[in-house]
Amino acid sequence: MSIYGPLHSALVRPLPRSFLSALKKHKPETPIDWDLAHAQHEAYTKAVQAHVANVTVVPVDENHPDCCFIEDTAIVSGRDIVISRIGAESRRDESGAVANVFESLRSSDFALTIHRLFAPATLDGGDVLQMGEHIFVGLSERSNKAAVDQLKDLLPTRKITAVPVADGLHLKSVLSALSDSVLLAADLPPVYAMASQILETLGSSARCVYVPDAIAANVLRLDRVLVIQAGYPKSESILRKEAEREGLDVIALNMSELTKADGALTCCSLLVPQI
Ligand code: CIR
Repeated sequence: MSIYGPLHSALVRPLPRSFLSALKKHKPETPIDWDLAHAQHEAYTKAVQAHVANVTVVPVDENHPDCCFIEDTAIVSGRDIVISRIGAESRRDESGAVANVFESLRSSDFALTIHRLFAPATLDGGDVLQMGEHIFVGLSERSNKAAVDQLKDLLPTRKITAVPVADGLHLKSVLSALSDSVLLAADLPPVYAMASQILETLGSSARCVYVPDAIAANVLRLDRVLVIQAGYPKSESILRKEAEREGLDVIALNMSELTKADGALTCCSLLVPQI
């Protein structure tokens, strides 16, 4: 039931007209170009639709400029869905529509167990890295220890580890995974302690690939395809070699406008593995 293997389904959510008001950690050097952001998000959605059999498009929500960053609303672990309590108060109600969609998708062939985090827990899916039976949860400005404790109760068969986030908005702003045993991390000093903690927890069969660009350290695996950020040639060449080694095809997407609102590749979808 790895999310780096065959996928059962996926959820995406369109870019709202209000996206220009999305939360931003820093003011971007140039303003977001909405048309370009929309085209980039459409290209992303098409890539997901091309490689995942069942893709549900959750209705857009103009009252939530960040709603396209659907990853933050839930954690999908096998057939357990944990509906999150998003760290930024202005985004908190994004989870409701996603919970409704999971409830409507639930059937005898697709037996989902839907859980919910409750206050004082806060958690963004961008802080959740799954590798095999391990779930690493970033302790960041958005996600807290109460969420880690609740996740341990809700998912007792998973090995859950809290990782202090030393840089970036979320844990996965600076790292992600190529597979259950290959971590991908930005080659930057604040990231080393985070990567070492994850590697030590995974054990000796795991390894880490470093790329020079933080943005390029977040990749999306769609079964046999690796989606990477276009525009970071040094990182791209490392990622292409790794993909070749694993027999994966590569799709490079330019997500420059979503990046201006701190969006990464994983943040625009929720992936449900085949089991
Ligand atoms: C936020 O600040 O919440 C959004 N502008 C960006 C969220 C990105 N989410 C993610 O990478 N999982």
